[in-house]
Amino acid sequence: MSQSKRLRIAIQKSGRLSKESQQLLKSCGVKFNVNEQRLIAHADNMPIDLLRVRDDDIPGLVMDGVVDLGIIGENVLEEEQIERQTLNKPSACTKLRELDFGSCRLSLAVPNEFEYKDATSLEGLRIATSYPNLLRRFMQEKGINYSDCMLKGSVEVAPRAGLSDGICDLVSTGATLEANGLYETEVIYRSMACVIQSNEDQTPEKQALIDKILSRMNGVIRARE
Ligand code: PRT
Ligand code: ZN
Repeated sequence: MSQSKRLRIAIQKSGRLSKESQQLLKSCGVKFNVNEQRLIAHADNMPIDLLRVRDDDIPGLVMDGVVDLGIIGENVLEEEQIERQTLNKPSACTKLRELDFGSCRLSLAVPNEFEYKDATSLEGLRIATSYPNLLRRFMQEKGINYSDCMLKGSVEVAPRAGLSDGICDLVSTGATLEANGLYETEVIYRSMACVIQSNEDQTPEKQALIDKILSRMNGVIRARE
């Protein structure tokens, strides 16, 4: 699969990282047009194919060597890495660089009426999250027992719906927490978008293309600072 002569880059199809991922590649001189119905977009001027997928699929595609590069939130990368280590699946890849978008934090939050002193206040609670592995790592480090409630979406409504006592979710401005009568108590992970590379051997041509894209990214991001 990864023996394709063209460089494969996985980016988010639609969502918070997709526009900026496409924009960054365009700023690096990769010319392509996206057809919303199509999974793959071929670059016109370089041997590069863009794979447009759900963000959750990107780390696995890179770790399995199905694609060469991926643009992904560090939160999703780290969550998948812990998950795969637990399951003894390939979990290695190389982070080439952090990017200048996708900033957020994974935080614990509780209802406004909850009296929070420190992390031990969470002992025995049920926490709703889409990030069970990052949550478990934090709670184990603190030695806190808890139960989780796995939700892929609408995490912020779980306490009001009586599904959980608190949540562990991504926060950027804090407006969603506030709108749902919750407040942030602990930041457990800080995240940005990043570029990752598969650890599979590359042909010299493909590696040279990766080096060229990365060097252009460095220039583009430096110019935006
Ligand atoms: O469909 P697909 O699976 O690809 O997308 P998705 O729905 O899983 O992800 P998406 O597009 O919502 O987010 C993609 C990535 O953007 C995340 O994995 C993060 O790396 C990054 N990111 C940055 C964020 C946010 N900021 C963010 N604020 N992802 C989600 N949020 C959500 C958060 O979950 C909460 O619902 O925004 C809400 C909080 O925002 P504030 O501003 O109200 O605090
Ligand atoms: Zn997702």
